[in-house]
Amino acid sequence: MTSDQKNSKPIPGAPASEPPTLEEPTAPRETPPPKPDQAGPRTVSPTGQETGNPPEVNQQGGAYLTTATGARVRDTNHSLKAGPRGPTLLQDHHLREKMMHFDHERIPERVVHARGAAAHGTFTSYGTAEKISRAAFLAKGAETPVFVRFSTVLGSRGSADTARDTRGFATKFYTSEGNFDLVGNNIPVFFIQDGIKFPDVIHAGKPHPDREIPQAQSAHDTFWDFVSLHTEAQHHTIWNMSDRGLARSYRMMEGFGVHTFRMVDADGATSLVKLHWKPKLGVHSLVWEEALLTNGVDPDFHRRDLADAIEAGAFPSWELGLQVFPDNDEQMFEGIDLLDPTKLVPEELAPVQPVGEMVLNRNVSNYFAETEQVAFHTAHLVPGIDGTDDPLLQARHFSYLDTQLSRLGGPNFDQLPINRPHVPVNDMLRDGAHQSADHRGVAPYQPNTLDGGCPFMAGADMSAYEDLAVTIPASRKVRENPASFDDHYSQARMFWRSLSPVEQHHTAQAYAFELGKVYEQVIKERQLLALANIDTELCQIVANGLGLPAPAATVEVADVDPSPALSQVGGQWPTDGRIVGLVVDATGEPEALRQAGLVQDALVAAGLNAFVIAEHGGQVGDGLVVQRTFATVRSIELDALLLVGCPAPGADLLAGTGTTAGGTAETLDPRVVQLVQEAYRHCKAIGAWGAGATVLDVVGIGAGPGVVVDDAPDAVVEQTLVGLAGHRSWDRFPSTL
Ligand code: HDE
Repeated sequence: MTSDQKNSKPIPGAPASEPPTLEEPTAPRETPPPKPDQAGPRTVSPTGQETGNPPEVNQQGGAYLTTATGARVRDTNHSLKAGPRGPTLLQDHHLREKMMHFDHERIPERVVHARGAAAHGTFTSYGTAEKISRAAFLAKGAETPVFVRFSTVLGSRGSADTARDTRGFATKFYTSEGNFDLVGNNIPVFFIQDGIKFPDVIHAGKPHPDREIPQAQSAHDTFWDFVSLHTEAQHHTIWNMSDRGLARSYRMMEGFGVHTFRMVDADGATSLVKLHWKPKLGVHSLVWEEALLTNGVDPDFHRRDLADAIEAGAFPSWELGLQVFPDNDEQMFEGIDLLDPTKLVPEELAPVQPVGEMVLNRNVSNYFAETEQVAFHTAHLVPGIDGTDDPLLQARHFSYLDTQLSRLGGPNFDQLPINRPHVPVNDMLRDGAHQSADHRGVAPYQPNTLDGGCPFMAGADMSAYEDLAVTIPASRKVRENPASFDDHYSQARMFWRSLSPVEQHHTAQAYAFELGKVYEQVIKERQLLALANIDTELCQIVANGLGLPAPAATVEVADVDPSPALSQVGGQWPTDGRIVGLVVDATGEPEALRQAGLVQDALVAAGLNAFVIAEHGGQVGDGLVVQRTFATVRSIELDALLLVGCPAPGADLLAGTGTTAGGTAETLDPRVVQLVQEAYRHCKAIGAWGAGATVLDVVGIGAGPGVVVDDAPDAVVEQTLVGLAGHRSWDRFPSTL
């Protein structure tokens, strides 16, 4: 018995219990092996040769608790005191070390994109980009390890995942020529044209400085004040108001490099390019009410979704694609200024050409070491890829090093295991806080004789990164934009007119909601003016929602053809890793429960995740394991619902007393009613057979778009999966279209 237990006063009524005796290991044991999705990445050269695992990470092991300097610890639960009642002695180094380290566990969170989730994977090149870029990782068949961090932009590190926001999509390629970072977003344009406004737009989007509210939201006065005054932000804003601002999953988002980059081929010829990630699962979103519920029910929804999918073997994947434009002095394409980051180039004008595939197949082992400490940079480029003079990109080059210096506490963050390239580094950078490299030699300068001239300069034939001799037209020093940046509305209009009716409906409702949260009348009115310039009908719907008159347009805006590729509705998509809930009646017919088990097995075998949902946990029927109860489930975590039984409240308890169970109009468990109603309202696929059909009758839902009722479970499952592959049955509520 420990001294704690000897000395403590028994709690009245508490059962007396002996403390468990723990078996002490007699020799240090190995740390448990990593899970399959946490095994070390492979590094493969462009020629396909294994180059082995990246440098060993500083992994901790051993069975015994030690101090930071390796001395084994006898007792970590009692500080060293002068007698059991103290005082505590200053000489207790273990206490001081433990407390000192704890006191400094937090580092500053990212000033933007603080909330994120990440995973490892591999990028495999098709070789189709070889003709425009000499980058080794784009050579045919080259496999490159990658680390991807997804994020929201505005919220703090502890904020909810499903806030309406742009999402970050940052990829670090550990190439055989050093690291290449593609630090993109899930929206192809940005709020501002010049990086000098970045602190302003972020100040406007973050919580108000007086009360520090609202958290992770754009529905407040300062955000709308900014975007209605800086009308260049209108294009990005309409993307945020659309379904793109409510991603269903990180796995179902497009990614965009946003800026135009320059690619250089083996002969030095250049092309301008825009980079796109296309998800194999399609682009899908939540509906607004679902996102709101998720923020409360499961604020970690996207984080969990990504990790669960990878752990289940449903590896998320994307194709990398390029839009390619001739590199000429104008840097324009079909009248679109390629240096203006508030403009996209419609895919119908410049198709996205696939150049490789990325598969994420390994979860992080330690959130802080990897996801938190990873440091991306737009200027982490490799031979064959260069930036352009996009004024937003130029400011970003400046910002990322600077922020990491303070966030990661010194200049040596590139030595952290997650940031280290998988190639030898010999950089002549010395000392500084947290230096962990063991530099050899005495002459960290160039040229030198004392170290035999080492390290040497590489030529282009040795993969050296060369600065392109791009011509800069003679000019004056000015603080102004080119005239081609003046059009702030035509692409916002193009986006609106490219959306399907249901997407337009969601977008207009989002504006009405967000502006409805704004207090200042003048801000609402100014934003309505901007909407009038985008589209009269959109402006009218939002004005109606706000109870304000719709103003007339003030600017003549060019009509641009719609770009069908901008709509995310339509098509059939793979259902890997999608989640299906099976509602059963714990007291139902044994045959119905057996059937539910078979359906669950079939769904899992098809690569989906299937939860049995019942009145209580444990098992029902003949060993059917329950994953969710009516108390723990909520519709938001399900992509589709299968109703197998018709449970009454407390059905199983009633069964125990011999009372018959089974829900009726009067007795159907209200939590099941809510589950079905929500899934229906959010346009999710629903299937029912047997007693499950009674649930739909009771709730008042008949067969219709995305609702399948049949006696044969197989037919129901098959049809429900067709509905699921279309993501949602938007035609369920035609009146809103
Ligand atoms: Fe960033 N951005 N950004 N940004 N950004 C940061 O860097 C910045 C911009 C993006 O998962 C910061 O390490 C400026 C566009 C992502 O670690 C910071 C400007 C795009 C991430 C910074 C932009 C992005 C960041 C904060 C305008 C899409 C998260 C912490 C000139 C193409 C990366 C950090 C991660 C993070 C600055 C605009 C994407 C402060 C100055 C445009 C995905 O350096």
